[in-house]
Amino acid sequence: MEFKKDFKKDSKMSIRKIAEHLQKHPRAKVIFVIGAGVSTACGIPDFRSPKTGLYHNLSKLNLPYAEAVFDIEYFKENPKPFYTLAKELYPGTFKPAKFHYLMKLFEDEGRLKRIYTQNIDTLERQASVGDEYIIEAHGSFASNHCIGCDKKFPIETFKEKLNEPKANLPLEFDYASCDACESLIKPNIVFFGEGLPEKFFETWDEDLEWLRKEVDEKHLVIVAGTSLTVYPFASLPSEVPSKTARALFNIGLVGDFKSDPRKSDLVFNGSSEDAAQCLIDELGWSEKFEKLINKV
Ligand code: CNA
Repeated sequence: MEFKKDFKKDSKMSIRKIAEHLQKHPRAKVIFVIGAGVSTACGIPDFRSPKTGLYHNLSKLNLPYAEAVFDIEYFKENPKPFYTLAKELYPGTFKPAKFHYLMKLFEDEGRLKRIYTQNIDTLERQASVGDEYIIEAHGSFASNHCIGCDKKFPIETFKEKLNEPKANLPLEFDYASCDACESLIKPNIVFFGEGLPEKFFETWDEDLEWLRKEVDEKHLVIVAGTSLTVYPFASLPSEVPSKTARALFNIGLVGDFKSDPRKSDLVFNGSSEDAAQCLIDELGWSEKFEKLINKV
């Protein structure tokens, strides 16, 4: 019990240190590295949280193993589980969380360098973060293609096809198919067995170079809401130059923060929403934050 209390105190202290750091170094910018945990507050389950995670709830889809829902070979054979999930996760259903708006506020304050997100929910875009700041490492619903002939469809068309009830077909054939060749239409979400977008690798290399070159500006990397288990994304924190401070806002210690912690790491062990609120308070950004929320 005592340990838990101290942990909470340490978490608050970490946020205070981040705020002090940003105030002391006004040219310092932040690179956010995020995952499904920042969107759980919006009602979107993550993958791996026990009891509430998607993998726990996939039994209704009759999958041979949970990850099959994002396996490209499995999708070709049985697209239904993915389409079922896609209907649930489709952009427009959920609203951004405090954490997403905080990242937008970092942009407005000129303190945002980049957001590397594993999320496919597009909530960074919905919080009005500029395109140039967002790297959707695992793709998103924003575009799609036919896996047979590569034809692209407007997102609205895909959405209609996804929701179109095919009354004359048995349920297992209720899938979004291409007008031209009748193959499956797949949003440009990176499945297991597919490569990540080139832009992800190129931008990360550029940003690493920028961190090394501008080491005196004391830029920061904040990792939030991810189990750091899906590679290559999971290796980003370990590649952060040793002279750049890293922070983790997560329920539980994960990845490199656990296996190879650095003395300078700042850890907030708790929800990213609490971390966001704490950081807003410590930075004295409450009023700006309220204004932003009322504007978007
Ligand atoms: P994950 O493996 O499910 O891990 C989530 C992590 O976040 C865990 O360590 C949790 O303890 C932690 N967590 C949960 N809730 C919170 C919270 N409120 N505050 C802080 N931490 C929290 O998810 P990852 O993102 O690491 O895994 C990568 C996969 C998940 C990517 O390929 C995504 O496409 C995929 N995914 C995305 C979404 C989405 O777009 N919102 C939802 C579910 C899965």
